[in-house]
Amino acid sequence: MDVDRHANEKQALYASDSMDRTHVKTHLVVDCLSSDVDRELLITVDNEMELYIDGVPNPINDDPSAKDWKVTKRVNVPAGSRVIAVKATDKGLWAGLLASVTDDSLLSDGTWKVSTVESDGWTTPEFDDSNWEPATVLGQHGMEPWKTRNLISSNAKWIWTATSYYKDMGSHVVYFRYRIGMSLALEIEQYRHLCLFSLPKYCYIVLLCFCVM
Ligand SMILES: [Ca+2]
Repeated sequence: MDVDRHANEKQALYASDSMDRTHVKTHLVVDCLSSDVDRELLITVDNEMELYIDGVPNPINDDPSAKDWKVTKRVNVPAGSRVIAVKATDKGLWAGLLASVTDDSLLSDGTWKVSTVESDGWTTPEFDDSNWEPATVLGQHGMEPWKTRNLISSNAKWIWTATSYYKDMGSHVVYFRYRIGMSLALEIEQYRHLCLFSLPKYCYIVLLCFCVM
């Protein structure tokens, strides 16, 4: 991990007067949960994929298997990686992405983000994907028409956008992002909302009841 680069990024975040403080905390948690060991990502896309790790195109993109959903791709995810980004192209009927790492610490599921619009910098860790929709879960690994894909965890799920996973014989592209360690970060995000919004509402209801009595 490039410690100096991360330290500079954090200082820049804190230096911004307009930056929401809770947002800063969430980013720090993501950094802390970044993998400290290399992991192997097992992935396939119906039909074609381009994969990026922290904005860097992966050599797998030049392999013919990147355009064959029947072949599970094996990709090294270096220690300290923060974001996996996948440009997924569907052709013909049925569209989906399926992925896992060997210890199931990363699975394709509804925590992935997806968009049908290609934005500048979308493959990089710094990109703000808060407006992207959560990936839609199509079903469990093993579902029709893909059945069991070699090496990929049985706990992984086929994902795509909320629309157009079953289309006519056209071609369309969607963009996926996965922040490594995002699951716990999301829990903290939910906790933030509990603290900032639910508690004041609760207090307001108690105060209202007290006034009515
Ligand atoms: Ca297809």
